[in-house]
Amino acid sequence: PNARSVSIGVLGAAFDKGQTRSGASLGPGAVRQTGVLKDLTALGHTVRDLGDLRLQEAVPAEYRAEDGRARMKNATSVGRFNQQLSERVSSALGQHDVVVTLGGDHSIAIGTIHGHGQTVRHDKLAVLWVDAHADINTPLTSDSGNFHGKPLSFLMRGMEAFHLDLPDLRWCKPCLHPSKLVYIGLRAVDPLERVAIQEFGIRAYAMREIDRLGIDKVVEMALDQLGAGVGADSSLHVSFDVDALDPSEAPCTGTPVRGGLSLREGQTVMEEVCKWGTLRSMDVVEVNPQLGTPQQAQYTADAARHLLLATFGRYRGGNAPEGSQLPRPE
Ligand code: NNH
Ligand code: MN
Ligand code: MN
Ligand code: MN
Repeated sequence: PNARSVSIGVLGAAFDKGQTRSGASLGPGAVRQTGVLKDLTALGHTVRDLGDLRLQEAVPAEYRAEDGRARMKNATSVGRFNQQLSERVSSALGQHDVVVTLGGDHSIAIGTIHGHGQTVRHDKLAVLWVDAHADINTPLTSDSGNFHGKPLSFLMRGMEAFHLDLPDLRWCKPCLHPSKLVYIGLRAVDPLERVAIQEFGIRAYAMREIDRLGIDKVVEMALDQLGAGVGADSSLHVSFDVDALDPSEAPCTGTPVRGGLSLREGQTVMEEVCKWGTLRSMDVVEVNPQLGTPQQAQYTADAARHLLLATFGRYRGGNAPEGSQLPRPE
């Protein structure tokens, strides 16, 4: 079954200040080098490379320091980069059926989801978060101080009350309703993140649930709950952290956690997303080609390519070209 052909805008978010290991800003280049844009075109889609966004301006040193009450490394860089990214994603959504953002660390989801949120009624925005981690820390709960562990807390409606007023993130207005977020792949959740998940009633399919129910059932339930089914009018964003995959499949990422999704399970998730048909934007984040050997870096980027092809209609049983017939001898 071939997917309908769509126009896809591909944007690189070359940003790695949401955590402390450099190299995630090289993720977009590594994923492009796999040839994925050409492969998506071969599936019948119209693919436009929108280039890379990177932070140009120098950030004043005084804002780099941690606040006495909270941990928030590089808040100014994160705030400024994501403000620009949000605008780029909103405007790209006016031009394309689907906008794919290649990370970059996961703090870039502040910008991509906020940007998507600007283009739809807020109760329509639905997010599937595929990750080993819950990424819902606030500056008051974060042990690491890294923003890649916090993006959802800035997007979630109702979490304003738990935030400090951060000048660099004032532009970011929470646009995601807790009932419109579902997690898949969790296996490294901080204790206070678990409290947030429970208090806000967020649906979470950890690896445990995937083992019990199977990935097929889990993704069906997740999409049902997001109201993202065919005919429904949810506007779906998928944020795929490659560390959701087992490190054997995606070794080059900043915080690998063993016991993760097989590439096949990741492909199943994205094939189902493709079938449901309401995808408007997607991130693939935390590919860091500077970690591991060059072969491992390529292998990790290639896992991202496989996920994207599954998202856009590549069927593992093969895709027959439209209207094609077996050739006969003349
Ligand atoms: N929960 C930890 C933190 O907040 C780790 C987050 N790391 C991630 N998230 N890679 O996907 O720092
Ligand atoms: Mn993440
Ligand atoms: Mn993660
Ligand atoms: Mn808004």
